Amino acid sequence: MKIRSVDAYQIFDSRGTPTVECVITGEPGLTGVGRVPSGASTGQYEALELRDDDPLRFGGQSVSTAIGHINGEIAAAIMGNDVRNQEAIDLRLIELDGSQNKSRLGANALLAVSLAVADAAGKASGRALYEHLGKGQGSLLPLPEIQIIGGGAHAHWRVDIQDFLLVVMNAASYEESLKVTYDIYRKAGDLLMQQGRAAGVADEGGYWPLFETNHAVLDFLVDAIGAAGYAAGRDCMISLDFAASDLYDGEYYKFRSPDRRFTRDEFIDLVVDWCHRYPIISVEDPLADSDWTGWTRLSDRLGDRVQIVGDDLFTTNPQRIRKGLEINAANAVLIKPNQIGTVTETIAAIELTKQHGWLPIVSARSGETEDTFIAHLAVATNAGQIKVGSFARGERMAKWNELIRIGRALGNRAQFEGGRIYERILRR
Ligand code: 2PG
Ligand code: MG
Repeated sequence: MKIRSVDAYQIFDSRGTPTVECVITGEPGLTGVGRVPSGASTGQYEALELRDDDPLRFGGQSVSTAIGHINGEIAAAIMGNDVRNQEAIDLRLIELDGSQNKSRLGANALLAVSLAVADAAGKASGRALYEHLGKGQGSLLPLPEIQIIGGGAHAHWRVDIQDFLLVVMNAASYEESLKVTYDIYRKAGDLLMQQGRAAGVADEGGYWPLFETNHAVLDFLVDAIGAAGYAAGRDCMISLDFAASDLYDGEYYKFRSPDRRFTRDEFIDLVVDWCHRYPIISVEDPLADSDWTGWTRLSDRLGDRVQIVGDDLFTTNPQRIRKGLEINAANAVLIKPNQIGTVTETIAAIELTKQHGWLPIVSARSGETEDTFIAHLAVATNAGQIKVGSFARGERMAKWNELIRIGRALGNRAQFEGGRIYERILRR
């Protein structure tokens, strides 16, 4: 299917912030759509999200420059190309941009087009997107990491840790893991109401409660799991995203709740201590994206017991993942298409991660749209895990629901490993 027209325009993400949508139309009237998410705790090594910076329009957040690049330069470069040549088109986009970090045309411009090409190619092939992307090899439904409580940059620093997430370890199916999540998310909400701590929901749908310390949230989560009728440490585990680049000032790691600062080694001690005292299976960005030494030290101490996930550290960038592999900085990689800017590079990052025995986790951003691409990507690549924020809000549920549909379409080809996925990296 040859590209006949490219149409990009501004839509809004789940925070009501402008973002890019692109529609590609091909010969037989087929279309493909791409919509770009956006982070709040963005890593300094991410591909650049181009914003207009005009204070008089959407507080500087409008994206008309990126849209202009798509409708002009990019459209001219890819017109007439066959959408089934994803790699060639993505390479063309990268060359056209010509910068190190996609800052000339904007990673949001490139990704909108790349996603639309993938969607159109799926339709042109007559297959579901996950079948097209995975060349028919994808069948593993991912283990969800689901945010119960939000903090950090997503909840005005009510507590320091950004994501307190639930991992359902021994569900027999993807659907059953959602049932357990439902029970615990609801129970946590009821308890917060009873305790007078409920203060709404954070950016990704997790509760935004009134707690004075990070510890108190961990204790609460263990209680909520128990109150919902599950055993913390057996049925369910906790996963944390420290988003520690936001806590680091170049010398010290700083907590606000309570006010305390830590050297690198003190902070590593704290992470190790929490992992011993609480049923924690995974820690994401426990150290800053510039602190490679700290990552290796933590991995030496915890890497066979706990999943250690690089998000801001790797920014879905194969070059940075390679460095991490060399120095044993982690054992898992968060995968976000807009951190790198094209579908091809995203898939390459997943493959690289898997080849070396680490675990990829496909992830949404805190600013999301109704787009469900990442659900298809997770299954297509047999990534094994997915993180989409909480169990509320349409932009989150769109992904959880799409995975139910994909599971049904796979029928008895569908696989689900649940918490057994960790046996690939951990000896617990
Ligand atoms: C993260 C994501 C999702 P953001 O840090 O993993 O929780 O947040 O999109 O704001 O970077
Ligand atoms: Mg993160």
